[in-house]
Amino acid sequence: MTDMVFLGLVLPLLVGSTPVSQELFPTDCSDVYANGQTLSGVYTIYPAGETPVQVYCDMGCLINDSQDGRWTVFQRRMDGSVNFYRPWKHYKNGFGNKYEEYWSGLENLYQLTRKRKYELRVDLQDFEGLTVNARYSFFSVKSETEGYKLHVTGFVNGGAGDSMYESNRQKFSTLDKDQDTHKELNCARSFLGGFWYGACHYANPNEIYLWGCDGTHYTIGNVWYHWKGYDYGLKNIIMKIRPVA
Ligand SMILES: [Ca+2]
Repeated sequence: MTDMVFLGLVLPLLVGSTPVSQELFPTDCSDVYANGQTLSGVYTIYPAGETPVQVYCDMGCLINDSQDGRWTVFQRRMDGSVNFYRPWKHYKNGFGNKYEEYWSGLENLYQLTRKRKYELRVDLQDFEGLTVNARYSFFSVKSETEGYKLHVTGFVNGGAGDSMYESNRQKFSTLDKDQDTHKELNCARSFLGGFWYGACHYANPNEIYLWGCDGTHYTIGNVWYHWKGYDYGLKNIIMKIRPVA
């Protein structure tokens, strides 16, 4: 037996109390944190076994009030640098730049939330520097065959208001897949985004980026109705999840 094979056999016994699978294949950013990576940044996680996915992990810091961090960021807008008006395949698999603006993919959200119970936090910032949030104690996304249907409940108001309630129990819709509940409109096409539209939305995190107040087109933009109304594009939007006990 070579030394390498021997090391391979004993290595799992040497990593202490952390499960080896969590050490080598962290499911989400809470596993990354548990492995000792406590600074915010881009990390590799494995929502579905051995397929690596890069995400931004918000581990908490003094700039915001995310408490102890461990958040897996699945959506982020900050400067309009990435086009979010995209077809189904893009929203399924993810797109954008993990260091800046991106969407991590519906399939990843399904894989994560089928294994653990998650909470959702949405951080919002306007162009005047004000920050608010909306928190939901339960967040899960069903499989593609179920239309990546969203369940989001247990709202806690951090100043943003509950603009996600129209999205609860809705399937995901994109410009080429109308699964919303509006009989006349394709909400994704009408409002230039991709989201869990009902008929159609109060929150619009994935639409075209507007820089603050812009009423050019009715409710088209990165808006959150219950905070800033339909005519104000937000500077920053971050959607992130973490497991709860
Ligand atoms: Ca429709």
